[in-house]
Amino acid sequence: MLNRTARSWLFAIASMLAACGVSIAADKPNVVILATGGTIAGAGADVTNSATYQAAKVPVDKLIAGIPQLNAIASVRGEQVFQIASESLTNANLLTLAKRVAALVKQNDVDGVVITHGTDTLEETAYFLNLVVHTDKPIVVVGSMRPGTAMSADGMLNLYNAVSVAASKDARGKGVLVTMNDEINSGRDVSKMVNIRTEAFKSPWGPLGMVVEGKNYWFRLPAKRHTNNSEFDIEKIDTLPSVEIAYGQGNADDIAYRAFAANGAKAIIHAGTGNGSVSSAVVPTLQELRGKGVQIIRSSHVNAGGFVLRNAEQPDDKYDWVVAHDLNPQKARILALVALSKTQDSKELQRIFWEY
Ligand code: DAS
Repeated sequence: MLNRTARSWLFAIASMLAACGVSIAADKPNVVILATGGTIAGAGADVTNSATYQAAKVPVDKLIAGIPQLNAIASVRGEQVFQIASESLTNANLLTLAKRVAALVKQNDVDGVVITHGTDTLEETAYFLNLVVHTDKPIVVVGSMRPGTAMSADGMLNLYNAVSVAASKDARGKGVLVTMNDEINSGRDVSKMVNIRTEAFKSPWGPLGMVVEGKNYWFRLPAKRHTNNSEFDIEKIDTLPSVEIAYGQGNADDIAYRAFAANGAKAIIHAGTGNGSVSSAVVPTLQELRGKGVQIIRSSHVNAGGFVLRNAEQPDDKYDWVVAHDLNPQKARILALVALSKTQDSKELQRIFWEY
């Protein structure tokens, strides 16, 4: 494998030869695919089974072999990090994966990394990597809504697009990206908004761009801190605290919050109604738990382009609560996991939720 210096010389020689009408192919970008399972590695019994199948069955080398066209855009190799359905992903899995990505992007012979992943928690992994991996190399997380055995399976083109974006110089410095359904979304913003259609992933603020036939078309850039501009570094994180999510709805009670706190939760994400509202039946318990050192973070289960406003319907300053800004509950949990590795101060936490 040529290192960066050798590749620069090769490119210089190729340019001089091209000037004389002689061309040699400069080295292709090197992309590593880290496979974790999910539907993109799923298999069904029949081509008509687009929704009935088993996730996490097909190994990474078979995924790569299934798309010979990848050879034209990058030198690709695969690693099977896990083989699981992503609803079963654990904090330990997140740490293992992020540490592997961080090690790979430090290598001169790696130009980009693709992670194939189940769609259920893809948005959580993408955000986690966005927060803790220091690089400007493209990191692209990709999944599929149909198994490769189904008619009109989406995984092949999603994976081809992911490798194409990961091999692209113009994808550098944009944070962790998610390529699904021809769109390039920010790993921070995107979430799974539909649970059974190929057009499943949406960002409340819109995609960053599109990838069509191997070419990227960019329309906006991330506004929040990420990757090289993050104060969090996976190389300094070896454990993650317990952070849980409690759902808000009519006739709410405080049982879940008390159980989470009794079980050692360092923070509880309130997946509130509307503007992250908290039932009057629950407020006293959250005040009590805050008094015992549990961080209370208000998010909302309404998540299509708004954000929780501090001190609007709840006196956050008075209660010393944090608001999750525009992050949905599952993303707020990811940021809390990372932030608590650095601070227990609620005002610092609130700064972090504004900035990331
Ligand atoms: N169970 C889903 C998962 O692994 C399958 C998928 O959609 O990828 O996230």
